[in-house]
Amino acid sequence: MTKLEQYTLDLFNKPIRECTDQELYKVLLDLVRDSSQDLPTHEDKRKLYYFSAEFLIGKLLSNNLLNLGIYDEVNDELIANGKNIMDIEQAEFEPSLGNGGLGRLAACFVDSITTLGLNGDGVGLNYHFGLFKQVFKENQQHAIKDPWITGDDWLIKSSKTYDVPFKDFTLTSTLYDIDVLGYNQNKRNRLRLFDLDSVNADIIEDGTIHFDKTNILENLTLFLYPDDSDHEGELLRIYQQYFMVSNGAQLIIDEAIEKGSNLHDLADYAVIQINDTHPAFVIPEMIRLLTGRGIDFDEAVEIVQSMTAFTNHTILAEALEKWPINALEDVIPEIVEIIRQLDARKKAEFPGNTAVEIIDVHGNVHMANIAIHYGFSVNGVAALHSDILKAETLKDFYEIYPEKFSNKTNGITFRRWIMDANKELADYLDNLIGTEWRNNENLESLLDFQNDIEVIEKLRAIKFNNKLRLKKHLQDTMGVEINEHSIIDVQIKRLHEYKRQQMNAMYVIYKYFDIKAGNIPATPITILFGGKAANAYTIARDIIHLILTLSELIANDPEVSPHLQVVMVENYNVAHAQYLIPAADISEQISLASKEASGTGNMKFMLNGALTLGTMDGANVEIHGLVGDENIYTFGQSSEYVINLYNTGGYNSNAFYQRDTIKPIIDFIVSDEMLALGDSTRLNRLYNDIISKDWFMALLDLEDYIETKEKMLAEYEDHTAWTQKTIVNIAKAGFFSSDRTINQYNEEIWHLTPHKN
Ligand code: 26Y
Repeated sequence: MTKLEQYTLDLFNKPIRECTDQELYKVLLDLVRDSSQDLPTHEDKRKLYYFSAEFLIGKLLSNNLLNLGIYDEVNDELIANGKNIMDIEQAEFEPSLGNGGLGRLAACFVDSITTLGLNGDGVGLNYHFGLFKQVFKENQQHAIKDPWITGDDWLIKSSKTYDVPFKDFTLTSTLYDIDVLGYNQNKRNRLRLFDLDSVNADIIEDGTIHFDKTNILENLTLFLYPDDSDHEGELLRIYQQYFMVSNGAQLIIDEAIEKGSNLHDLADYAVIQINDTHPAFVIPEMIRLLTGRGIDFDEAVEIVQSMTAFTNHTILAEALEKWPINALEDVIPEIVEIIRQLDARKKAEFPGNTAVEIIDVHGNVHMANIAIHYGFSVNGVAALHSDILKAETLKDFYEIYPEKFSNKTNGITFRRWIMDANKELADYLDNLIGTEWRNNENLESLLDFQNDIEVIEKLRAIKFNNKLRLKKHLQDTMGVEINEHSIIDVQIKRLHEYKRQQMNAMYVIYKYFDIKAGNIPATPITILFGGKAANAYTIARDIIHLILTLSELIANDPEVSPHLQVVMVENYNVAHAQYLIPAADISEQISLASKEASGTGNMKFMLNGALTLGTMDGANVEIHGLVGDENIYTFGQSSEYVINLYNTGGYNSNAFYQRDTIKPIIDFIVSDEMLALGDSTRLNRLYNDIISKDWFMALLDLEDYIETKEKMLAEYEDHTAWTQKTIVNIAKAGFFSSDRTINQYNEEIWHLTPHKN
């Protein structure tokens, strides 16, 4: 009897063939969890703790089967019994424990850390409803709660608990672990997700994500980043952040003492990577814990300094967290005391240098500044971003601590983003160039096949199959029908003005006019959007409304709809991404230059054979450098130009709006046709914003964008030349494996010993 048969019998007392997909999901969950638990955790002295408010892990069943090396075997057995893993996986809920890039990066990183045989856990919170579930009604985004903890999930309750002292009460945590498996590894790591037993979902108002924000005992881990646009929301975020880091710091001390640390040598046992500012309270908290255990303040500062490293993920001012010190006083007064001392030291060291103050003149505590002064390493996430940090955003710090700064260009795990998401391509690569590419070697040898007609045809066939797969997926999940023979153009990412989904929507209007004027595209075009807007971010929700309204308008127009379709995928998440990316021809990476720190979707598309339509921003710059000008479509003003425009206040959107090429497009947003379908308040607000502010300068690059996209569509018609470009992109994507990124973090920051099987 096979293991699968045995598990099925034990759990449901019937053969595989007679089980439902739901039942088989439970069987596989048990089987995989048991197999993972059989793997030992690392025992090394030195360990990495990757602190992150987000881990956007996606569904784990396929991925874990793959990493355990039993995917094919299990799949074959299921198929022999008339079952299919893809269907079974539908029973798994995806935890939305992240917003976007930063959270998905953390998930890719823990996969690579384990795959490279490094001793490192992720530390975070166990949000019961993650972010929120996006639903569309009347062409608008609505947010509802998104449950994922069902009992049939990957959480394993541990016996560890810690006390976390707040001003008015002390909370006792519960720790849940999720095993993290590496590709063909004989050891596992873990996500350590802290939670609170008293949290109570009943306080959420029906059908919404609203709840009493003051009821910390019952709300603490309900949601990721609850809206902090009001004071109570702000306090709740502080509660969350401190709860996360206090638990994490206590865990570190516990594990180090167990391995023989006397705490004076704690930095030999642990290194902490702080993923953006959200976990930065770990620095004063660790100092508090060490001084509480008899180490004097100066030494505690030194210890913490030598074991803490910081990654910055954004240069947008609003994302560089600062908390009013009064708010901190209300929640964590002991920590405020320590922050004041840390601030006083730096004020004495750098008198008058207000840019590097921890506590500014308005009484705001700058979280990044704590991490930069009191850690040993600061890194950006792509070459351009790291350069901008040094030259602009963190210039004053760079002058003080040049040796702390480095770049670690982001990466993506190939296990999820090609082996799992695009099995047909992965298997075909095995046939062509051998399997070494799976361990991040030799993908470039694909270049040898650039002129091989058979290979070109096969890659086109794989792309077509992925379009069919996407078509079925969208039919099943949204009831939308797309044309598998169309060019698939995809922009999937959080909704933000700097990412400029509005510029893509302006292209849609341009194309709509063009088709109306009788210019029929050689190949039909499907433009797919996906992304959530923060619920309090009005203009972003207005942009969603614009896209959904355009989508409806075009679908209702028989003159245009055979040639152009616009779809906004509801509740974009990792599962959707795994269907969308392998099917894409065009990867939209059109942020305003200097604003997108890196992007990681751009890397996933490249690896799956889509061509980038992008600005010279974030990691697009490095993609451009790798594939060469002829294999990428870049447009728009440079980051230097844009930074200068901001510094001089020299951008005037209205001057662009007045151009004959642009005015009709923008006016259409508030045309009778649009107002007949859409909400006048939302459309007018967006229109007015664009013609008077356009803070992220969509109009600056619009003409160039339209021209470049038209060129791209024209060149798509030479299928051979197009596919040859995609071959270069796939072949050059090896650099963007998160295994490469993690090796760099390890060699330059963490210094852990890799264990190879
Ligand atoms: C302060 C709070 C509101 C906040 C919440 C989430 C601030 C920032 C974030 C998330 C930031 C984020 O996801 N940044 C993205 O990180 C990716 C991984 O490094 C980058 O590829 C991407 O360019 C960047 O926007």
